[in-house]
Amino acid sequence: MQKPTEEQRQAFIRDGGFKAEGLLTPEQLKQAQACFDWGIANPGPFVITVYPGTEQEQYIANANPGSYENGLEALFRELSLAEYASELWDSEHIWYFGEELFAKKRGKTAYTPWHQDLTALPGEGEHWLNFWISFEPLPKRNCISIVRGSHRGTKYNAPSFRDPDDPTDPLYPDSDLPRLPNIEADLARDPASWDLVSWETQPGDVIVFHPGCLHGGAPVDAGTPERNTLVVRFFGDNAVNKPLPGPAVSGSMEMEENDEAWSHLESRIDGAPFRSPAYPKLR
Ligand SMILES: O=C(O)CCC(=O)C(=O)O
Repeated sequence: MQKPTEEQRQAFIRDGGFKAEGLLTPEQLKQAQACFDWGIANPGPFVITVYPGTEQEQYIANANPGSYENGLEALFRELSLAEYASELWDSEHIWYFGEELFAKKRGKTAYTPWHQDLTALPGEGEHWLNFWISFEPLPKRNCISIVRGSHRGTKYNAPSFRDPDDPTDPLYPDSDLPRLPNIEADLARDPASWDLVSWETQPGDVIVFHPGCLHGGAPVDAGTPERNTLVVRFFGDNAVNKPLPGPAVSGSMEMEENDEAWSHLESRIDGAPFRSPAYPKLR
């Protein structure tokens, strides 16, 4: 198993993410694909088609309660992902937070609305990451992009995922958090308007990024008509609570934005360690 290099550790701190080239062998990639396929064949309670019937339609499945025992636990062991995260952060302990599947088909636009995961879940701190594992070769334009350094910058309101014509429609209407800028529209006008980091990837490469980064983009198109991605999120010692910024409008991701959904946390105090028996401790 590879270890993160010093350059990658620095890129994570500075930019918010990096490409771990060839992190998975072909055999391991097959194992990851089996986890993805299991999730598609056995949809859990938090499945959503975003912007149905539009060019922006995309399928997202979040936090399937059966996915850990049905493949992910074995995958993490095989890949030594907890050791990888521990090395990346110098974190003694590592917990598994949850998985998310993204499936985009039919070569339509379907860019991912720009967002920060850490406004849809009540956590913050340095020790959070997404392992972003795609099964198709992706040119840069079809790969996830992050806004460089944005995990250390402004925290924006989350998008509601309700209005395909307004990817900034706020999830938390009563919150003081600033509304998201329309990054996709800015980029269409001027590709240099945001300092993005993105990568060309081959199957087996993994994008490792901090979920506090503004991230999105990654459309499909004629050259890459389909893209299937397994995302697994981990956190470490210095992940802390950050209460959600207010009541959410209904109908977005249908799980995380509802404050009652977090009653399992050991503490709800702002800044207290983010801990819950709901998250498997991997080391
Ligand atoms: O793959 C995508 O399109 C979105 C990924 C994402 O939002 C995430 O990893 O949190």
